[in-house]
Amino acid sequence: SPTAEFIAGLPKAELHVHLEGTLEPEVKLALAERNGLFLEQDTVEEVQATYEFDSLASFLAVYYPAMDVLRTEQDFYDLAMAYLVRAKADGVVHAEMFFDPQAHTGRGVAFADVITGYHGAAVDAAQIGVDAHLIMCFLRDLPADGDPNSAEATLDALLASPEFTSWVIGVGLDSDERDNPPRKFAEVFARARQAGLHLTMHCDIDQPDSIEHIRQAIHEIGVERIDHGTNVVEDDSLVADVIDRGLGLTCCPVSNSFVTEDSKATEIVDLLGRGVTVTINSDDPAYFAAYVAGNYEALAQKAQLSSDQIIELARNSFRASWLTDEAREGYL
Ligand code: ES4
Ligand code: ZN
Repeated sequence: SPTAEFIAGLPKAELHVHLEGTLEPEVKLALAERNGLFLEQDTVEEVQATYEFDSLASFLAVYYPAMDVLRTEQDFYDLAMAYLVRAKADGVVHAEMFFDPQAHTGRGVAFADVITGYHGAAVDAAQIGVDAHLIMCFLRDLPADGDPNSAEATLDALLASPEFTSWVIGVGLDSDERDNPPRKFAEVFARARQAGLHLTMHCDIDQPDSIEHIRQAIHEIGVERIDHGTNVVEDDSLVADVIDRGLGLTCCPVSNSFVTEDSKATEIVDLLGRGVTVTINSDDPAYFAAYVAGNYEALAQKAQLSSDQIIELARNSFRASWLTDEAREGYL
């Protein structure tokens, strides 16, 4: 359609994509084969049939077991490069990609293999015209400290190597939000900030204590972005804080429609109209069947966006990015 071509043709940044969420069924099967692993599923259709969920918790219950096929540095490289090639086709010229080291170190994969594989793909993405960066996420349902696979131990693994540290632009917080507030990670995020890293956190759609979690992320942690964060629309004083601080919201309409049965299109467009730096992203595109352009298309259709609104969303993706101000100007 003309809209699809228009959207794919707009240069854009993707700021909210989990590399582990780009594991397409074909890739899962190929990696199982390559690593000599037994899988319950033999065909793409059978893998797709397991990609079935209707809430954040039921999604995560599918998501973590599926990534067991990722074992070697080459696996992480291949996963990220396949995403970057696909994103490029959607008009992505700049990507800030989440990864979850604890989902791998917790099952015996070396931290160095995860980060080295992903970093290699980020470097090689320059050859296809994508400026790619990594954001290391902590799993909020694991301990903040006092455990070999805690957030603190994971930050230690990063900061122990100046080289690894230079490969990451920021840290994030994801996984199961219930009873895992931002405050739980205050010390870890303070250390990451000290190390010069950018800060973001998920405040997922319609979670228990969503508004309180957004408040903590802004006022206790000092995040620069909120991933999802759409529930902020329920609290005018927090919307004002988001605007005053110039915080970006990385919204994911198709993901929302899987985990909440509502894309939150109305809320996203409301926030855009109020001057919030709202951005559109894919979250876990292999699971939610839409890469970034598909997310713009779904929102454009649902909310009857004008081409000016679509352009504004694409410009916001650079405004909310962690590009240097000089590089940002080149895109705006
Ligand atoms: C996620 Cl939708 C969502 N929420 C929290 N953590 C995640 N990790 C991957 N997708
Ligand atoms: Zn996410």
